[in-house]
Parts: sequence; C-alpha cells; structure tokens
Amino acid sequence: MAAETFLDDALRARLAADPQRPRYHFQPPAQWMNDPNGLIQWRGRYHLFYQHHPDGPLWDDMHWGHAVSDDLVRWRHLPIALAPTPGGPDEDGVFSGCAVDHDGVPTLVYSGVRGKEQLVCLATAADPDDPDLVEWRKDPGNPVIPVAPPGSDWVAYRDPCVWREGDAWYMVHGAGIVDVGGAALLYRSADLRDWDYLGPIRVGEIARREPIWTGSMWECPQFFPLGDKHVLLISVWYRNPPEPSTLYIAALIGTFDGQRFTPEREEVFDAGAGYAPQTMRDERGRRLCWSWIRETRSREAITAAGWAGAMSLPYVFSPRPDGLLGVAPAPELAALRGAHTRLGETTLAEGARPLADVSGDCLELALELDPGDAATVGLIVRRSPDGAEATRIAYTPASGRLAIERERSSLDEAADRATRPAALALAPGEPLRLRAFLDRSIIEVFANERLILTERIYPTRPDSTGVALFAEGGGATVRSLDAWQMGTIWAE
Ligand code: DQQ
Repeated sequence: MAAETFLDDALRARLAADPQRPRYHFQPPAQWMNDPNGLIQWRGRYHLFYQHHPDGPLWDDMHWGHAVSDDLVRWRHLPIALAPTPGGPDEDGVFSGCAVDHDGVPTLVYSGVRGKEQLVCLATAADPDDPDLVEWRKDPGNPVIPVAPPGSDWVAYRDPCVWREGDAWYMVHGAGIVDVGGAALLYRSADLRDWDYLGPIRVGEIARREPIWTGSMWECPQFFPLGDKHVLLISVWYRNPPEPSTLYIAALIGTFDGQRFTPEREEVFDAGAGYAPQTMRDERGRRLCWSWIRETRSREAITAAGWAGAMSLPYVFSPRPDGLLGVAPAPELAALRGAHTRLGETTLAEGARPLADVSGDCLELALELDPGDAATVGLIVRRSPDGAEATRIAYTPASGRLAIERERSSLDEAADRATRPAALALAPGEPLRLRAFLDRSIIEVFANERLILTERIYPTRPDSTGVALFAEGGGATVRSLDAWQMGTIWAE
C-alpha cells in the first residue's frame, strides 16, 4: 500500500525525455492510471480522482489518485486520496466510483474489493472547508451494500453512479448477468447508508448484435438526464481469453419512467481507446465528461516507459434534435492554443496535399470539408517525410465510416496497429467537421459534434510530424482548416 506515487529522479528524467508522453492530456506524476473517478466541483474547484497504481506502470492494487483544477485546463496533483485498508472491505482495491455533496459533506461512493467481493463503500471529506479536500475518512459501516442482489448469477457487480432527486439518493450500479448480458441496477436511499434495491433499469442481451452489441458486463454506468431524455453511458466489457478483452463506450439515449429506462437510440460512442467515462454536472449546469485513454502497446513497452494511461480531454454533452448525444471539447481548452495557421476554402484534388506550414506532435486541427465525389477523405498526421510512418484520419462517405488508420502509425512491430472504425452518417449536405487533438501518442477526434474516436499511436521517428490533407477516388472541397500548436497543462 502506497501513500504516494513512486517517482525518483531517474524516472522523472525518463518521463521528461519520453516523446510518447502526452503534454496536455491529464496524467498522474508517473505509473499506472485508469478510470476517472469522483468528479465533483467543490467551492468552485474541479476535483478529478482516478484509478491509480502508485507503485508500478501496470494495473494492480487500485488506489484513488487526486488532482484539482480551477479552470479545467491546468491541473495540480494532490496526495493519493484513497488506498486499500488492510483487513478492511477494500483491502484488495479501491475500485471506481463517484462523488456527491451529502448535506455539505463531500462523499465518495466506490466499490471496495476484498477477495471476490466488490461492494459499495463510502468515504467522507475530513474537512469540507478545505477547498483541496485532501483528507478522506472511510465510513465505519462499510460496505454499505453488503451483498449483490440475490437471485442472479453475476458476471461481475461493481461501479456505483449516485445522484440526488428530491429528498432521495439514487444509484445506478454496474453489473452483468451470466448468459444474459450487461445490466444497470437501480437503488434508492435516504442517507447513502441504507439502500433499497429497486431492480434493473435496463438489461442487455448478450446475443443481440443490432443496433449495437453490448457485451457481457456493463462497467462504470453513467445515468443522467439531458434535455428531455435520459442517457445511459455504458462501458461495454467482454472477456474472451486468450483474446484481449473487448472494451468500448456505448451511449443509450431514451426515456426513464422512474423504474425502467427505454433506449430510443443506441450508438457506439468511442470505438477506440477511450473507456470508462465519468460525468459530472458543474456549477454552470454543464454535463462534463472524461474518459480513460488506454495504452495499446506491449506490457514490455509500458514497463520500460514507467507510465500508462491518460485522461481524455474534458468534454461537454448537449441534447440534439436528432436524438443523438451531442458532444464537444470543453471551450476552456482554447487556452492551450498557440501559433495558428488557417487554410481558407480550397479545392482538394485527388491525392495527398502536405501542409508546409503545419507540423508537430501537439496540435489541434479543426477541419470542415465537403467530401464531394471523393471515396475517402481526411487528414494525415504524424507523417515522416518518406511516408514510412503516417496515420490517416479517414472518412468514407459511402459507408459512413470514420477511421483512425494505424497500419503505418508506427515502425514498432509490438505496437497495436489495428483500425477500429466508427459509424458516422452525414445528413444530406452536411459537411464533415473534425476536431482532431494530437498529443504525442494520443489522437482524440471529435466528429460532427456527436462522436468521439480516440486512438493511441507510437511513432518511432522524431521526424514523424508532418500533416497533410488527402482525397482518394475523386476530389473534395476544404471549407476551412485551422491548426494550432498546443501548449502543456503542466507548469514547466
Ligand atoms: N476499472 C475499475 C473497475 C471498473 C474498471 C478497476 C473499468 O471498478 O469496472 O480499476 O475500467
């Protein structure tokens, strides 16, 4: 059990020199991180907790790391907030959970792990007047839900998502039922300590493939109202050894009658490296979200690097008339923009058009493009001058397919270079609008304000910094392309 992240001078120097380490996506000081946890704005300050292994760069011995920000852009690390308590109900791990304001007391609700049990536990802020909320006390009554609901054979049962409605607390809890599918379970409580189980709001079907497949277990469910609908975000999990587990984010948008949630739209929200998103409502009433960006390189490469995982950029959800989930990067991120290059309306002939004025590995690229008669169009990034390394962000109008094509993203044979396309159907006359954030080994793309596609790339060559536009099988029209060099979120 560690009270702080392991980081000595040698590792610090290695991290500082690492060309794959992101500069403007949040990360712990070193070592492993995964899911965002406990998001809350307290006395104006944003608190971000996260799953963290402070002693190593691989998943193990889960703690809650902690950081704060006053502007959603720049972050300050704080001491580890929660560590496993030997002999306690979380002695084998402090798994994911959320934060709520319980009558003026910030309270964390999480899954405590002991042996095979993963049960709901609480921790409260030792001093609610401390704007940094540095110290936390675990509840003596933990676990507050001592057992998963009887009567089902659970694939797994973990990850509480709690909110207040009227004078009651509600919780949607992640689960999977063996041979049935993922499930989101509803509970109610007056005091966060005594909980009544009300049944599932929704159960998936493991054999159903359309409109999307939702796996065998729903991790980290997020359930919240948006406009006149409700949204259930699920982290779809399926384990099929020896293959790596299937993990992706799905968004279900529909109606909730207080007991059952009925989806009207079911979409894959991030088919790539984003996973386990968590949302919060901030003081401005915005529904903010972060997700964990996974590594897609070998354990050996991660061990050598001394770090793994990053947080997505903060993004904001909004309702849309077409029933889809609207999403855009938080506007605060514009504070990171530096040198700017703009390309106005221009015709894009078939082929690749390198952009002489734009290059780098920390960029925001905002492209608006009419695909015209091109079969495939988009951007090429992290391109070496001879093209040996290059990654395409490619849109194919006929199939409505957006892909971050990684086949040539790295000369490192051990890096995963699979392409995991996403579905993006454009309305007649609707241009393609991409906002692509490159941050060294991260590409995070927001497409037409309704889709995220995140991938990891590990270019090996220092000159893999070129950017180009391309069109294949015909020509297209670029309406505009804005490129910004992006700064770091850390004080240097
Ligand atoms: N990560 C946590 C679990 C959750 C999973 C453990 C999702 O609580 O189900 O680190 O990435």
